[in-house]
Amino acid sequence: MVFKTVQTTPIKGQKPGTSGLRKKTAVFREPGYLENFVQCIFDGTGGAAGKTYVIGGDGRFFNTQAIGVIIRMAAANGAARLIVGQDGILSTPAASNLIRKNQTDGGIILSASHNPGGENGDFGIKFNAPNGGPAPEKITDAIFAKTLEITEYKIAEQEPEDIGRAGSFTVGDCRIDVVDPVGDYETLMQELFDFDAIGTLFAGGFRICFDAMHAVTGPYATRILEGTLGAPKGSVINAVPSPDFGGGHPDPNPVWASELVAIMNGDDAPDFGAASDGDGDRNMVMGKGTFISPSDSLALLTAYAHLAPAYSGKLAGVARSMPTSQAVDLVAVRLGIPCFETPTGWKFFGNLLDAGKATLCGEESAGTGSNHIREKDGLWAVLLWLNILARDGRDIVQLQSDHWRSFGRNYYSRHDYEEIPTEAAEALMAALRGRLADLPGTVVAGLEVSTADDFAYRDPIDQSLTEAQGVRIGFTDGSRVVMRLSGTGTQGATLRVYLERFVDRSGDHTQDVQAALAPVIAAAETLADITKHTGRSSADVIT
Ligand code: VG1
Ligand code: CO
Repeated sequence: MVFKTVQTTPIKGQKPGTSGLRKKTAVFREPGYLENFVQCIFDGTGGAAGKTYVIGGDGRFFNTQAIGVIIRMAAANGAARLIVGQDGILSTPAASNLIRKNQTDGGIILSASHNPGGENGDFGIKFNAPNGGPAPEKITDAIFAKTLEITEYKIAEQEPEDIGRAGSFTVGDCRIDVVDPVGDYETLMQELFDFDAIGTLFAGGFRICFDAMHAVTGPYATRILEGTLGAPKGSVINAVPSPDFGGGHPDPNPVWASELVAIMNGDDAPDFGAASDGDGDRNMVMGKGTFISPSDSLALLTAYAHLAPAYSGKLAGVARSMPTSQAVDLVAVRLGIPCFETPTGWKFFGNLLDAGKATLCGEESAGTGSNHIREKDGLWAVLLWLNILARDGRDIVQLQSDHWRSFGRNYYSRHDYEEIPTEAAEALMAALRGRLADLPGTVVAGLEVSTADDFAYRDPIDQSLTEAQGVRIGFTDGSRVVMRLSGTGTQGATLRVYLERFVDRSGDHTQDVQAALAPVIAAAETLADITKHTGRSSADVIT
């Protein structure tokens, strides 16, 4: 095997965002772009010599080529062993599980998650640490620092063997094990949940529609739901991963998962609907005619997790990202467990999970997970829901309305303004930040401001400080507006406006969400002059 060292120079802009490095696919295909970053992953983490990594991706365009390059580079950098998903396929949660189960030195995941794929779409790469979780900021900072000073990368000259077959081969001294992407993941799910109860539920005629959105969860959901658990054939739709996700946008929200929404709103709606994203770490769940907001889903899962074997004891705690609604906080109070508030992005849950401080975690962006791995996990959330429904007996819509009757309802929505000029977005945030100190006590569009700050997070485990994570403005009636800029986009800037209004137990829980939030939406506009800064009179995507 011939290894070569290739001279290179730093490439600007290789700074990982909320979840790894994401760029247009065409950018990743530029000569040296992927190679530079992969070399910096190794260099920024003490080198690859003697190490073992898990490698896989969500199957999008350029996935297998990128994996070929990574195999050649890992071997040339002296890695001892690579565990690679067959055909290059590994959902993000399955990769996290393999890293943990095999106690590897980490993993490299190829995905731009919910971003569209294809030649003209997006591509992404991220490094996960030995705990199975997305690299924390001190590691991504070290990798980024290397991208600014890189002078060469190492690569094997020869293309590796086919990864379409399970089995092993070598590249130089590096052993490559090509594994079934689903097997170990399914075993883990069987350990966590009452598969007998879920199987009995399906045998009794309970119907599900799981929309894999032409993305990576297709093979997982088909094998587990239809195969092992006995859901009728056809319960999983759009089940074959395609390089451009069938031309769609694999983001499980009511806007992009419109096919599922139509089915769940139809006359013959199944009992339960769910969708997952490009890399399988997100979930959206629905009942007949009813969308369950991810924030409510987190609260409900926390309230009923004890019905699943793995969570039957007391939960250690819960954690949610700052913009996620405060519905779960109310459940935590009643359960007498701590509730942590972290910046956006799963990497911030890692320390809490490792330290045993949190059992369940969630984000408003359709991410839920637990201490079983160190990533959010779409199919896991669906299985936990099924386990709860199987054991509780009520349907999900009833369960939700009973929950609101018991805890009150946190009306919630996110308004996204996409692809706005970066300067305009930054000017908006700067102007808003400049006003924060003066806001408390003032009345904005009829609502009185009680608190206003720019969220900073001191990690309770390693004391690291992460600042400027989004502006949050609280009102005296308990409503809240949060604004921040996305860290996963590849073009311009995306402004996310998170809106929340609490209606107590005895209030009206049946209002239209946008109507219920109208006063808060008006306050957000007044506070940030969104129309003036962006030139837009309404959001592009409302979820
Ligand atoms: C978004 C979500 C965030 C999520 C991240 C990665 O980040 O808001 O909650 O953790 O995507 O999810 P941002 O910076 O664009 O708001 V995934 O499924 O892309 O790995
Ligand atoms: Co994802």
